Amino acid sequence: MTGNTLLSQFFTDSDAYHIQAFGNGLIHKTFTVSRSGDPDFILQEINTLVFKTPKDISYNLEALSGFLREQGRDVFFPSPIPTLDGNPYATEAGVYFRLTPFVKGTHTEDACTTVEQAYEAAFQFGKFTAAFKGMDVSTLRPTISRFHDLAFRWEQFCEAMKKGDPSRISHASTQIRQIEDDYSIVSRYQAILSSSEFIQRVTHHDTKINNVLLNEEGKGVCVIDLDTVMSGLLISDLGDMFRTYLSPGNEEEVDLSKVFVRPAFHAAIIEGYLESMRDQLHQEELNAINYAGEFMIYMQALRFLTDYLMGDQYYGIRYPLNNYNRTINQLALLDQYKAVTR
Ligand code: GN1
Ligand code: MG
Repeated sequence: MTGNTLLSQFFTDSDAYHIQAFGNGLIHKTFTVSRSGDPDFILQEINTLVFKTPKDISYNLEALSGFLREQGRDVFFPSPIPTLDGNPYATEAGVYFRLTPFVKGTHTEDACTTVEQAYEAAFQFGKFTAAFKGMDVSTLRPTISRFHDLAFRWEQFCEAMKKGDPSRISHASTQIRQIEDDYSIVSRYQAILSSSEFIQRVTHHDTKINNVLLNEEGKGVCVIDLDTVMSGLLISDLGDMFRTYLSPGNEEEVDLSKVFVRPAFHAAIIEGYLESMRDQLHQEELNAINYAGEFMIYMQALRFLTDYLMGDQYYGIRYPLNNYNRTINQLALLDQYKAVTR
């Protein structure tokens, strides 16, 4: 990336800005753009292997802002800043970049370390979904096709069992058996799909703690990283909070003694989410609150395992057995989670 030709698509005085690498997402490369000292903007290189039609991301964000404007609902999220030509992103050598404002006075946390953070984040993700009550979500485009469709993830796993690297399949035989033994998690998802009580709503689909901006007092300000916002189910957002906030050790942790469930965080997530969403939820959705964690932890184990078997094509890896170890980690978390919630 040659910063200046890129920034000149956004600013007439692009030389006044400088770009610095920022954050640690597995999918996009992220940078800060600053004039002097503090960051003024966030610049993201959109991973088009994952997001095959970046236009759909901006289409959705415009539809969401339009809905809030029409309804007169005052809910903030950072929208992309158009280029000087009026495009929602810049391109350089076929690569797409998006610029959004850096919200002053806010910060993100890479790990959820207090129950207050868990509550604040859950409240913000619930508030985000709640803000779009009444919107026709079928107008939103799937920015990643069948992203949180567990039946599809299962199919991809079955495909990897046929086409994957034979030595990896044999190395991961224990994890493969564990995944197969928990197939009932896939069956329950299929039952949910055919239930009329499960409502498709505006869903974030990536509710990790660093996708919430917090102010200096640690209160939630808004949610960010809106690429995967599309129509979806509550089990996705609630489930990924359980998956990523409950354990002090995250998905990279290889010391499994650090992977366990903190019940007070579990309660805080439910409390925060229900605070903003309670009046919209149907009984069957309420009954699936604990299942949400199983759904997301299992799906993540399945995705890491599938990627390992297929030779690490999707997730960025830091060392050769990274995806294998992530699978072990998520399966351990799943066991712990079931022990606490079933
Ligand atoms: C990816 O890039 P990041 O870390 O926000 C992935 C999520 C996974 C997560 C696992 C588009 O998110 O679904 O939960 O890695 N995003 C996509 O760490 O696949
Ligand atoms: Mg992210």
